[in-house]
Amino acid sequence: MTGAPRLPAAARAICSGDRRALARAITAIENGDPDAGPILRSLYARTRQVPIVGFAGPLGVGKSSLINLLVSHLRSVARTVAVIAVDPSSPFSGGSVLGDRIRFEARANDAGVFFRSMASRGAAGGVAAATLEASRLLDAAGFDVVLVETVGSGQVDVAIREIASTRVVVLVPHLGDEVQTLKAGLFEIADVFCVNKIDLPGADTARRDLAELVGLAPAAGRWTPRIVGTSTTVPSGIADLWGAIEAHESFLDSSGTRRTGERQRLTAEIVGLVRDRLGRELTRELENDPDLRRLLDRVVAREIDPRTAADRLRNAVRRSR
Ligand SMILES: Nc1nc2c(ncn2[C@@H]2O[C@H](COP(=O)(O)OP(=O)(O)OP(=O)(O)O)[C@@H](O)[C@H]2O)c(=O)[nH]1
Ligand SMILES: [Mg+2]
Repeated sequence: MTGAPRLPAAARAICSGDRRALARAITAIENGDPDAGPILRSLYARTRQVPIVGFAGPLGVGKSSLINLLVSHLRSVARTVAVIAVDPSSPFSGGSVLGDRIRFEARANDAGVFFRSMASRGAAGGVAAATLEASRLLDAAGFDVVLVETVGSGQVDVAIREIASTRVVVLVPHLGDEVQTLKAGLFEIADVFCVNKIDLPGADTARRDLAELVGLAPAAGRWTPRIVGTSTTVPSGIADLWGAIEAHESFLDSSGTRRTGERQRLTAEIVGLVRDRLGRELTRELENDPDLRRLLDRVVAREIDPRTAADRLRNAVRRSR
């Protein structure tokens, strides 16, 4: 091995701040386009593990509004920031049903901010993989922080667990859904609870109830989720929200959990990549290899069962290596 590999032109462009190259590469990731491969491979060594902050929570609780204000806050302290909004492609699950959905503010003149939405296309696993790879590009491109908004569909929200270093669950006072949300598994993934819309009545009760829930599961040596109250209309609590996120990021470093978490995530990612690739290869072979087609014929004819066929297939693969 000799030094760092030469960067492909697109990767060089991304590192030098070319936004269009960055946007094109993210589109390639989204579409499963093979062009993304060389860019991702060559830029991995340049990633610095910047904070990836995920925002999950029910429809309309104010995730986008909060992210807009956090972006302003981060710019005011001279940090650059990229935002990815994971949008469901189905019109039925979109937040726009409420008709008052906040869009990210365009900041055409600020090179320190980058916004991008990605279609979720239903498959939670696929979203996680594409979002993770897009976040890596944003990291390599030099952004200090990546913020990811997921839309309130349980599956996609849980995918945030796999990619975010800090997970913010956004709730609002007096939302019947809250209990459902907590049951749906969001409670376990929260590093920070953000009770937004504290300008509305009931915020204190909501915070107290949450504090009680959090207090039910204290764990020595583990992170205790922080609870922050915010309002984007007043606005208030935005610096506190960022403070809670930073506190969690510091905890990840001081406790060593960033390192162990990263190992687990990378293990899952690599195994997933191998599984996908082997699966595609095997499917192709089952269709084309005469011996394997005969094996499949026998399963179809009920002469052997699928598990036995799988054992034989695995043995055949082992022998061939
Ligand atoms: N009263 C009040 N309204 C707010 C606050 N934050 C957001 N809203 C309103 O809530 C609505 C939804 O805000 P969004 O920021 O789009 O919420 P979201 O969680 O991103 O919504 P989806 O992406 O559709 O799930 C908008 O009408 C906002 O103006 C707040 O702090 N107080
Ligand atoms: Mg939104």
